[in-house]
Amino acid sequence: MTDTDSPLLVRLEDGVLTLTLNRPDKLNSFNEPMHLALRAAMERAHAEKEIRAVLITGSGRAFCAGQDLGDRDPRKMDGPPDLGRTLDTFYNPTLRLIRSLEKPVIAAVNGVAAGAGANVALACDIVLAARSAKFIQAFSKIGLTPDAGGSWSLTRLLGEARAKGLALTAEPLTAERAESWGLIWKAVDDDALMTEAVALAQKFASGPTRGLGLTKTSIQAASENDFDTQIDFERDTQRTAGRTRDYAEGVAAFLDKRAPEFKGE
Ligand code: T3D
Repeated sequence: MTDTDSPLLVRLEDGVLTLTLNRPDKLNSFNEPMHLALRAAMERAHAEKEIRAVLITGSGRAFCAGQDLGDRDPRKMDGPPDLGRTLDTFYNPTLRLIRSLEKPVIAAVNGVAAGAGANVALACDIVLAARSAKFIQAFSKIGLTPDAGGSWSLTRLLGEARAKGLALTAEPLTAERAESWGLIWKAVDDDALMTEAVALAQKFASGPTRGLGLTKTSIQAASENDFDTQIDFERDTQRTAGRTRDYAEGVAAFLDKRAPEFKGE
């Protein structure tokens, strides 16, 4: 197998770890090797200081069509599969790694994102989508229920009415409507998607990484905390941010009227 045949293409450049889901003839649906490769890449993003932003996208015309249903053919199985186990083993650890990474994770949704594929994108911090892309909660079509964090993301971002509408009907949601509903950050012209996504990832990777990571953590905590708890949380994160070298550099650069040189420290 050459590198270009592997189910996940991994490239580290200028502090940006770009992960390309790479099973285009199966619309980048998840099989076991792809699950394991994505998890390993996210573990690497946690471990390596040089990595200051992550960008996830797909090869070919799709972002990701969720689980590879070829691996779930009931006619080739002894009995029903334990899908709870596959979530525990594959999706959930990776989702936790995405959410807990104290660095920005961008999804560049280059085409259809269905089932768990849609919800892995929604677990990322910034979702940019090509105008032609669609988000499909495909689960109800095959008798399943939203997973990969979808029931959580949809309900929090859209409210119950739209979350239930999308999950129960499996109607495709266009990128533009996803943006206008506040489900994603931005829909962009197809041919501008990767340029815009890479530029944003590079901006993050040359930014104050600790401050950006703490910002992510703080926004995530806000959806669980009441106001009092959250302003205490802000006090603690600001205390940590105020001790970073990048904060000192940011203020010094402002006072010197020059561009800051953040080191991610
Ligand atoms: O199982 C567990 O571990 C639990 C976790 C479950 C998580 C899940 O994600 S469940 C939901 C699984 N995903 C789906 O149900 C989506 C299935 N795909 C589709 O509905 C459609 O393919 C799309 C709407 C995404 C795109 O439609 P379209 O018309 O643009 O493309 P297509 O012709 O349907 O697909 C193109 C090829 O990709 C085709 O193969 P072929 O005929 O050219 O050889 C199709 O079979 C293949 N493909 C698409 N999605 C999957 C897939 N192959 C395997 N698994 C897929 N999910």
